[in-house]
Amino acid sequence: MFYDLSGKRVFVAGHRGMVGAALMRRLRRKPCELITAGRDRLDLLDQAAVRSFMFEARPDAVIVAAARVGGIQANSTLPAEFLYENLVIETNVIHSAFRAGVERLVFLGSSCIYPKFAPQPIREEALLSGPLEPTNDCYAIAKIAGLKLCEAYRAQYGADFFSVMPTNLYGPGDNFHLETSHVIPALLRKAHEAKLGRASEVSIWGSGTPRREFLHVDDAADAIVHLLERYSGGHHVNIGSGEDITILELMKLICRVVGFEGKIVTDPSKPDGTPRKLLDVSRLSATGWKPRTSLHDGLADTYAWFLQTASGEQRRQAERRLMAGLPLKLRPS
Ligand code: GFB
Repeated sequence: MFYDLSGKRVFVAGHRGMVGAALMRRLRRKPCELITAGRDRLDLLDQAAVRSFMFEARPDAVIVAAARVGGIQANSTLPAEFLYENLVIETNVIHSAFRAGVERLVFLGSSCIYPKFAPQPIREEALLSGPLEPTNDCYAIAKIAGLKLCEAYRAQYGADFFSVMPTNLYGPGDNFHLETSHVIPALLRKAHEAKLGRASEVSIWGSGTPRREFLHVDDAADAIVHLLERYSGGHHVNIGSGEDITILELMKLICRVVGFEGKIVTDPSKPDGTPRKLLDVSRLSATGWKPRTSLHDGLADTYAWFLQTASGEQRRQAERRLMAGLPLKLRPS
């Protein structure tokens, strides 16, 4: 199947987030009309407002990239927000899109929907085959509900809605807050600050042994747009790079990218989370898609973003460079 985006009105819900912004960059190269609504204009937690917006804007296609997201610590300490906000955002957007007659909808889930001890690499069929990882079960349950909602509208009403499950994503636009971020931005920042402070060591949470798969956000956006155009089916699709790495190996690579030569120490008082999370990407590969960015290059690109966005004005300039398709340049710190 091929869904031609020419002349289509595409609504990216969450266009200012890391993934939403990458989707905007990718979709700007397509002959479609992009529809967005910032938080100042539309509160996605407000059911009536979302409904009115959807009926006024009348998009042909919707990508649900809006979500409350965060790393292991944010997920474990704010389970109520992760469950409530994600359930409400996705039900508001998916249901109103259905009501407004949207032709195609892609819902973004997460690889944490799978059981903690799912066989690796994790196939889409592993969904609901075992207990979830407790540090992010509320987020996972919300994402499973969104996936099921898309399946239900498809099964019951023939809506062309489907879900994609991206692995751990990173890249420009990421959150570098040390308490709430995912591992890559946190470790880039820690290594950078250790280098500037001439520290003899830098600390990573947990044992360093968990394995994670990482995908650059521009590759993820490319895969999502590829599937929007080429995939239609009742099954969700994993999006990943197909390779994983231990957190300790990741930190060694990050230290090389940043130029920090001190020791890496572990902090067992922090949680490890799920021991391994590598997606089986054969369903995605069968559609002819593959990632382009190596982990090393992606880390260098993300570090460049971090260096260039220390202030609000620098962030805006870096965003403009990205939107214009210009590379981010590493500057000496
Ligand atoms: O990226 P992360 O926070 O999320 O952590 P998850 C991945 C691994 O990196 C864990 C370790 O084993 C962490 O203990 N880690 C080491 C660190 N140092 C750090 C650090 O300084 N900061 C952080 N954040 N981690 C999330 C879920 O799980 O993955 C979400 O909580 C979502 O729901 C997301 O699914 C993709 O991979 O463990």
